[in-house]
Amino acid sequence: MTATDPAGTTASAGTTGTPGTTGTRTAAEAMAAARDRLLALQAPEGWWKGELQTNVTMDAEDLLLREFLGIRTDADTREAARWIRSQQAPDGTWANFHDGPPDLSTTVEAYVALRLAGDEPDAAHMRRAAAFVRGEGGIPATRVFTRFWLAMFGQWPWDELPVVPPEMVFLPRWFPLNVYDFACWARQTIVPLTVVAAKRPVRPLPFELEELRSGRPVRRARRVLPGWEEAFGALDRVLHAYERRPLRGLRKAALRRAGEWIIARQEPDGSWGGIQPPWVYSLLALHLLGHGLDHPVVRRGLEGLERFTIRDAGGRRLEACQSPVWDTVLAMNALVDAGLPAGHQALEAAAEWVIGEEVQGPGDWSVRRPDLPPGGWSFEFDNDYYPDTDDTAEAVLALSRVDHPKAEPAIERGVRWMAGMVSRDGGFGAFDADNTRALCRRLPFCDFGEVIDPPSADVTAHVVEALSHRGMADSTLVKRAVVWLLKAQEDDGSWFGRWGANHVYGTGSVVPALVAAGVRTDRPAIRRAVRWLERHQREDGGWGEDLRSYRDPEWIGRGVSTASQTAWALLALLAAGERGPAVERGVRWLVEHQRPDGTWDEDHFTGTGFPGDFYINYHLYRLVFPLSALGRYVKETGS
Ligand code: R01
Repeated sequence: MTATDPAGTTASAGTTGTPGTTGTRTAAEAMAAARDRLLALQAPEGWWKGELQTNVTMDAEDLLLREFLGIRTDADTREAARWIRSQQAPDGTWANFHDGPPDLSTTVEAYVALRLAGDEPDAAHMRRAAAFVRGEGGIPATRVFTRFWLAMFGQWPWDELPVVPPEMVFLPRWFPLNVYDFACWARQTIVPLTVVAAKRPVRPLPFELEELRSGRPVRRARRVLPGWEEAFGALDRVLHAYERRPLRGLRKAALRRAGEWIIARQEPDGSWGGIQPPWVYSLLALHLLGHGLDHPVVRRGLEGLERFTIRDAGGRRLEACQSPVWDTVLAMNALVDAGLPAGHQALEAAAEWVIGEEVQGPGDWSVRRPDLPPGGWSFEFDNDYYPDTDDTAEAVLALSRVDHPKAEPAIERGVRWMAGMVSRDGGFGAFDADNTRALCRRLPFCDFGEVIDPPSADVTAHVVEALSHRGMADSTLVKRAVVWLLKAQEDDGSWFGRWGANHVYGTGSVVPALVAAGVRTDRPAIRRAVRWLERHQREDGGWGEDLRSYRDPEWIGRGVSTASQTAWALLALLAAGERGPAVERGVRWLVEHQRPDGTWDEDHFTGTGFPGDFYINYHLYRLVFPLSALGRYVKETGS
């Protein structure tokens, strides 16, 4: 657990089981041990928060940011380098997730950070990394973000990056590719990047990167349709011409507008959207617009980064974002599943904290829903401008299941906000309604991650489950969402997992939601999902689905069993009324793999940031989802 995890060191002893042995517990005993462990991890303020682990680009970019701003310290560099080295695979590369394949862009960024820390290019670990980079085509084959960072230090020509002009902030909201066509996380990243790209800064580095240059000219394979490639290629050439001679007045006005746009969106905790990329690019942009380190916005931004920094025996590392609201509402739901009374003091304290986190004002979502009154919850401690429907759904569910005298009005505002965020097709995206302009993905600039926020099955399912719990199963809204979900079912019977890995998450989210909405468990959709889960149960009785499944269908439903994925499958099977051997074997997997202290080990990442590109290990998933699954199993079987 993390330095910021409350009570991370005060492991409760669990109820049974000799330390070092497992498999001696019954399901009820395993549930009790998990429940006690989770209760011990609650912060005095009422919340839970597990580490949010991603990849070393966070740490590498943090060092580059500090180098750029002239505030990099030896101590931070040493500790960050120690962490980055500890994450290097024996072949010299870095991956984006545990046990994942080497990633070129991540390896280049990590390599540059280690050079900054003084690691010599002829050291064995550096030579292995450089050889891999050269073999993959070198810097030209890295993602646009990586080359932006290198351009800022004179290691890549600005002229050879796609143009993102700051003038795009003037595009009206109806015009294709205006900033509100992009998902909030991409929008908040792109606006500051337009400033950096317009300023084209070049800072010195104390070294060159000759050893990464490859003789082989390699163009990055892009996921683009031929027609669009040409159209956007032409647009990019026009923009490059403009970039050499921008209209002075227009450029000046655009930079001013971009600066104001950025400053208006800084959150109370100093972040932008509570996530790393918009945060660091906004700091760079403001710096380049002339705001010094003593400017209050910049100062708050840098101070805020400290709260996202973990320092422990492993070294210094950054969280890409933090998940206290999400972790807390999932923990509340799990504890209720485990039979904790609705009036239990831990639940009351949690509810009190969650109610205080309610979003009370408008945000970027208001652009598409100007008449919708505010409400709902976001993911983070202080993330007021970007509530999301996923957190709101789980918060509505959690608050509805516990006793708190002040919960009801907040729940009602959350329900109203969530209902108002329905997209045209009846499904739900995470942060915006109707954020579906697929054209955004075709820009030469967008070669990493997801840049739009269309409705997804997992989010829609969570909304359906929450609203059904509120007695709205027969509303038109829920009925349409159920139809959306039924249409989204894959031919094989599963559902795609947008924000969790992968079809096991999608199916584990949708089946309980459909049943909550009144879909009978003997309906074909449910039966097909059950059969898919049964077919993909692993030999050992658990479920596991590798993140490679996002790029390679061969991996769909296949991988090393994990606690959270086993729990997701069990939640679906239990909701579908299954009580047979698949459930028994799944429960046995959880019981036998539980640690003596009540939690589970889970090195594999089971959270998804962007399918194919960015993944998350939510450190509390390994505990809250098994607790829910065991709780529901025990409730239904009494054992
Ligand atoms: C990122 C990036 O670091 C990042 C970090 C977090 C998220 C978004 C939404 C939610 C909430 C959780 C995490 N729920 C909808 C999901 C619940 C499970 C996304 C991205 C990296 C690169 C770029 C995130 Br560009 C931008 C952001």
